[in-house]
Amino acid sequence: MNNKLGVDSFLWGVATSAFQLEGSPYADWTSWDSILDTKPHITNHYELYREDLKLLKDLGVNAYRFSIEWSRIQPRENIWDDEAIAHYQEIIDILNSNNIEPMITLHHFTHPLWFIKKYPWHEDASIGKFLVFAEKMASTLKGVRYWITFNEPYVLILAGYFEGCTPPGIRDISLGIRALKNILACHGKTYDLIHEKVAGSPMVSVAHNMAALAPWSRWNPLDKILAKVARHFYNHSLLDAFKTGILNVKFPFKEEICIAVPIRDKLDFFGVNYYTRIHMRFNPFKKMGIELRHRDIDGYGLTDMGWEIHPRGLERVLRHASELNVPLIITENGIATRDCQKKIKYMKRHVDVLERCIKEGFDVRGYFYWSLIDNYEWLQGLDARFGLYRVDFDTLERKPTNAAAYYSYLIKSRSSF
Ligand code: GCO
Repeated sequence: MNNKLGVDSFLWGVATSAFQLEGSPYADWTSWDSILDTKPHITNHYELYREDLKLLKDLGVNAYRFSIEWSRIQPRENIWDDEAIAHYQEIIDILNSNNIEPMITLHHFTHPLWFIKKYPWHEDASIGKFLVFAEKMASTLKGVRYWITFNEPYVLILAGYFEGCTPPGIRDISLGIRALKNILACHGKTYDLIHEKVAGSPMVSVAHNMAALAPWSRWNPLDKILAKVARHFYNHSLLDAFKTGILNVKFPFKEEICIAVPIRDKLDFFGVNYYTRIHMRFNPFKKMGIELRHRDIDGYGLTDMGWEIHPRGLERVLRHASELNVPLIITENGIATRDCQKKIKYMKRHVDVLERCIKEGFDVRGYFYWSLIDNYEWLQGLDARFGLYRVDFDTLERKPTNAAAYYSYLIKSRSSF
């Protein structure tokens, strides 16, 4: 395969995020969710990282996506924790010495508490504060080629600003749009500074959550309009902004929003997180007139979180993402279930779709299964079992599952990608 990324092989990886594995005493989420009072260290990966990194070798992956916990690096405003920086550098070094390509995420939902209190994203001062952190990381961390600036910026805005169920817990759409604008401005600037500071040819992207969005009833014109508007906002408006430098948002019964965002072509690849299909119906009694549900239409069942298993949706979102004309990487795909057979079938079915897409000519360069070990699934707590390795949250023991063995097999059997 003529690989423009400059690596000889397809990236087969697993993805994690720092807070979901290790918590942080300085993060906004720590005081947000009471489950973290009793399990502040979650899987205690911050201490057990060496053992966990060995699991990557056992799996046979050649790439690992993980995040840097900003609140550990800057526990207080203007204070750097050099030990925390050295900790993440050691992870990078271990990966490189095992020929595992590190892909790091600078922002994966959590913030230092001081930041979210004093400089929430809707304030323009947030931009400078994030950039100081991003610049420090780009100039200090060595041996990283793949950089994700923001994980799922739209999820952050929907949950943190529209719904208000996650930090900063604001319910205001216009503040949410302002926050999104500032986050995208940070992406654009971080893209430039990574290219300025990082030697070689760094590859920079965001990880965008894309879902298959469908009308609840195909015969109801209002449901159809809603699904179309949702697809435009949730899946496509970010792609358009990368192509044009304009963020265009149209909500029903609201004035159209057009904002310049400095991100045109600021992408070296595009990270797609894909999990499920969501059916939407217009319901005036629900917030923003939208009701969501998952239905087991394909007959593959629902996950433990009630999400529909819909592998064909992966093709749809990859088709749209291909319009960006940059290589694509599936930066997350996975299932919460305690049923190993279900997990295995989920992986196989999605990788089959991926294989078909690659044969059809889609330029996909990597697949990262979410996630390496069971972890903290935000508002769902510790019950959503995404891991290839099962974690006992009391003893912190990690145990391989058949799904781990299957993923290793899958990697070997599709190594020709
Ligand atoms: C997200 C994140 C992960 C989740 C995963 C499963 O999509 O919310 O990137 O943090 O844990 O997607 O829901």
